[in-house]
Amino acid sequence: MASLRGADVLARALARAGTKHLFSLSGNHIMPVYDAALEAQLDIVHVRHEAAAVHMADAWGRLTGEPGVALLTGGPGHANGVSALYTALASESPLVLLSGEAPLAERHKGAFQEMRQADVAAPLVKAAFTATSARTLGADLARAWRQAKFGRPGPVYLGLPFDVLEAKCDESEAAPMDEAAFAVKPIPLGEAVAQAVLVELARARRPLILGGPAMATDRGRAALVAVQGATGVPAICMESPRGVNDPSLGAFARVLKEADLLVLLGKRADFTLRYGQAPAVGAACRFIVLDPDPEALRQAGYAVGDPARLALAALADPFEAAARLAGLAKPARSGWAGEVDAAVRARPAEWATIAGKPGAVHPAEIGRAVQQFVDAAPEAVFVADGGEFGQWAQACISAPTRIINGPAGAIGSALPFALAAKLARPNASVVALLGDGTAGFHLTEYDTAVREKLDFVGIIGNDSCWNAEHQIQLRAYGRERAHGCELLPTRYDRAVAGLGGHGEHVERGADLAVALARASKSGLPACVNVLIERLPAPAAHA
Ligand SMILES: Cc1ncc(C[n+]2csc(CCOP(=O)(O)OP(=O)(O)O)c2C)c(N)n1
Ligand SMILES: [Mg+2]
Repeated sequence: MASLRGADVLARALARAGTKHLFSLSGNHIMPVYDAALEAQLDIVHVRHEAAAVHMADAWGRLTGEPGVALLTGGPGHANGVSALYTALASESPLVLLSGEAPLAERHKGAFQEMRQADVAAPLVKAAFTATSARTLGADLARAWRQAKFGRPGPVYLGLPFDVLEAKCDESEAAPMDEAAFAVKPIPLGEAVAQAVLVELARARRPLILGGPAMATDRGRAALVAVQGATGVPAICMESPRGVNDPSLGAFARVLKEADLLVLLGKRADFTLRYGQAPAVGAACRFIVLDPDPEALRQAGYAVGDPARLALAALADPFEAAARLAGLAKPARSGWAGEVDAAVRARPAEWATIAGKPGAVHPAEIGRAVQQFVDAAPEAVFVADGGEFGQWAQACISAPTRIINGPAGAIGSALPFALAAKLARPNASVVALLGDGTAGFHLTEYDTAVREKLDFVGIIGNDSCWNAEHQIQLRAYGRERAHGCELLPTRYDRAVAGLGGHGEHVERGADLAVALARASKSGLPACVNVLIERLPAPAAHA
């Protein structure tokens, strides 16, 4: 019987789980996994900062439904990577973070890069634990995998002590993994609950179904379209930190106020919903909460406060619940759904023609050009990130598949998201819009994209400013006290060209379409640096 290292057991289990890419930054502790990846045929995407690897695993999880895998080294590598878990947790994205750790045998002796890594990850993940033996590493991975997918998806941390990765075990000792070891069963929506929901929906005059971030995926959006089609009840996904004022939801805030019943499908009654309180939500509006997480049910009850407003709360997987309700419902209703759809689509008429000046392109002009580009692509993934510019992008552009930084509101993830999107969807046109401040977080990932031959178009809205915070200063403290948020009109396009990508610099709206076309045709990771007007985010349309 062959003898295997712990690293081999892990790599085999990863391959069995369907993993193709390890998003990684190397380090002493994890070199056995790099070695084992050869036999297991796992591709290593070697990034330039650990947080980028975790962001890439996040985007992979959202696009494929299966956990993305980030592989980091111990101590500082792990510490660099954990920041990105915050975004994945809030966006309910399944991923497994594997970080090397100091050897178990050297614990508490002051080992190289020894750190309480599971403790550091713990508040940012659904579960955090450290492997203890080579032969159980496959089972550990399967446990982490299932945890990441089960119920409300999210990140899970599994620590890999160096001596566990190096330890030998007999092949027969390492429990063989079949695909079932990585599968989870969704929590069904019980018959009685489903019927009770339908009764409440039929009674309500202006009900809304709201999906949470996990439903901001292709699968989730399809489930919401299906449940709206079958029930006639408008179904909307909320995944923005701007909540009811999410610019991509148009005048949603106006219709939300009028709703008399909200069915929350895995959607938290949190700050994004103003805790279900007036004036954002009508004081008499009632709630049905269907959530796979008992804690979310409790929290919804606490946030809403008045038990009389909580019509029903039950454990259920939101996708199952949507499918079940769609299957059981009798189509009804007319005017209200049309009103809500129109409100969500509403945009000021002037956005169709508005233009800036040379050197100060209006973000809506970029939105128009990118929308044309997206509409012409057979398959497109739209990524948006950043402060005010990110909000403009989301308000102006729609695409079948969208990835944003989500309820976490953390800027910086766009470029890693774009790379992972191109890996997950090789035939898609991937377009990422981000602010100039945001661009600085992971600009060197263009180098990774060049090495990995991942062509996408990144569009940097360059207002030489951390404008979202600058706008706060203008509003709260006045123009004369607005300081410290300036940037330079940096030529990010030249930086990207220097990294081996394609650069375009645009100062006039009229030049956008040609620049986008050239960027896309270049076949290289491209950066279109656009000098934009420094505008506040588009206001909610009340
Ligand atoms: C990780 C993280 N750090 C800081 C912030 C605070 N923040 C939000 S938007 C923003 C400005 C972003 O600037 P830029 O990307 O240029 O977009 P702009 O607002 O200028 O359009 C900052 C600093 C944040 N949300 N996340
Ligand atoms: Mg900016």
